[in-house]
Amino acid sequence: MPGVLRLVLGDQLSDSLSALSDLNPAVDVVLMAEVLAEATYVKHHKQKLALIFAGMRNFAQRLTARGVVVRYVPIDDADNTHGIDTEVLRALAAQPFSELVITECGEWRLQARLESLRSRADVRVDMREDDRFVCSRSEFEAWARGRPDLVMEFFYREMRTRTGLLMEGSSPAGGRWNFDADNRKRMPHGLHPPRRQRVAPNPIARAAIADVARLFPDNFGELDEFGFPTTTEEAHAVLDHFVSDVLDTFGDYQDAMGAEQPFLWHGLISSALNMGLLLPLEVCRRIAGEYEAGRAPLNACEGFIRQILGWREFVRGVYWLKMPEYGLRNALGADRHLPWFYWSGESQSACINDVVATVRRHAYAHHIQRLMVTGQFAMLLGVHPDQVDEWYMVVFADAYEWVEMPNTRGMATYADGGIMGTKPYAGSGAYINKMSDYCGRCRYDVRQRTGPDACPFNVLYWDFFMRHEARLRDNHRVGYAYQTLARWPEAHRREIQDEAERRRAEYGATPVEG
Ligand code: FAD
Ligand code: DLZ
Ligand code: SF4
Repeated sequence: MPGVLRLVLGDQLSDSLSALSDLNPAVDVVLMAEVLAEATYVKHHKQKLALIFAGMRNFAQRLTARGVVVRYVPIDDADNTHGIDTEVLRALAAQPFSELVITECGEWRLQARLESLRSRADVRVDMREDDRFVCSRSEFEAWARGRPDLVMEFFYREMRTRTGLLMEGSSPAGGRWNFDADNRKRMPHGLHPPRRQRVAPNPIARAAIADVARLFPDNFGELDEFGFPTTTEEAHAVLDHFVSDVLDTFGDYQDAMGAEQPFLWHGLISSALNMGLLLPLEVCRRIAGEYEAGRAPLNACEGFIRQILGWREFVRGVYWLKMPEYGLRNALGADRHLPWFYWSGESQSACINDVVATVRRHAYAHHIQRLMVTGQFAMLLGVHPDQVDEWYMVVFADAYEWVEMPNTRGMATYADGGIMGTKPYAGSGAYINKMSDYCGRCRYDVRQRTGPDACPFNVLYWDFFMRHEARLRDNHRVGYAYQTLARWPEAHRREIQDEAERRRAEYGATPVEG
């Protein structure tokens, strides 16, 4: 009696994966393949490649230790066909199987290829739901149906009610759904973030790092400070450290930024969650338990749970609801090249250089750096969304299109025209100055609006609102910008526009066409 072939992808490293739920170790085979199609569809950061290969190899070893037969195809295997679909077909040709079992994958691109196996493979294909998310794709579709606007806050409340997380009966703990008002503090002078424990690479991770250094020498990023968990035990240790040393202050300084302070009070768990080493519901239950035991304040626990149960589930729902059309959206007609300094970190802006240096060293930046520094700047310049997407997909170890794209095309650049947010996240240099210590170290002057020393975020901010006046003028959430612009003489408006165009040319943000 032939067994079942079960595919496990590089971001499906969970014991509870639906493709493994009824595994029979006596006859079934698990297929895992390191392939160039996945390793090169964007030119991933070296740490991302090392992370995926290390995670996959550790997971294969974990399965083998349980007595499971794993057909593991390493990246440098001479017979590797370097496609997930072609490796499935090769495995099916190597021995008879009764069925192919797959858990639906995270990206539309690869899911389309996996769907094609239904006609290309000569066995039945059982495509299973990815039930590691709290809200399934069909539940999200049902929630979204008939709603004119998809508002994260309402979705989040439903998730809280459904899961019972931080609930007292049918009411939110503490009488409020949202403690954001308590959570937007600038980091006070003299307050030092906790010392963060990174994970020392285990032997399998060290070998993966060496392979990536050898095989992908030209990819972006450094490998020296690799500190990501690559097993579920390591991921739980990262969560333990966060809960015991960091969580109680997470809420207060969630939006703060500090020069050469990459991690602050953040969880550092996105890569582990996205690969399946941690599960969102188990993380949220753990955090809620800390509040219930009186060990962590509600504003911190609610703020953290909101990110996972709210935002993470919401972006995944939006992605699958709107793809593939979502990936073509460019509501503001952005048409410029990404400036070269997103790669080199050699601009004259202290904030941008700090974020680029951080991503090069750590394949990580925290949310406000992604949103209000690199994201805001790309939006204000008018960088084409494809180039914005590419940069985010390359530089972050936690990047998968399902989570990256709604954040870039939606939240950060408004290219989706308002699905993810009701207004563009534009805050000029003033916001960065309020939330960080960058501006004091910068060659530009954050108080100036025009002239050679003016902060580029300022001049580009006002130019942005002028360029998009027809579209944004009636959006009451940005009405303040148009009230201000209306008070300025035409000559000043023209001066801003000329200065903005000069800056675009200086930064290499030239038109994509021509
Ligand atoms: P914490 O700040 O500690 O938050 C805890 C967890 O909440 C995160 O691990 C993450 O799983 C979840 N979370 C928080 N915000 C979001 C969000 N907006 N969307 C989805 N999940 C969220 N996150 C990714 O995982 N992959 C990406 O490719 C990615 N690209 C982004 C691009 C832009 C432009 C922006 C603005 C945000 C992006 N994010 C992405 C969301 C967020 O910035 C990261 O999840 C977070 O910085 C990861 O670090 P952390 O684990 O320390 O997070
Ligand atoms: C990201 C990634 C990389 C770099 N390499 C592999 C790989 O060699 N084999 C594999 O199975 N998965 C890899 N992945 C993860 C996939 O890209 C991911 O499963 C899809 O993008 C769907 O989310
Ligand atoms: Fe960034 Fe402007 Fe501040 Fe310089 S002055 S750090 S460019 S916000």
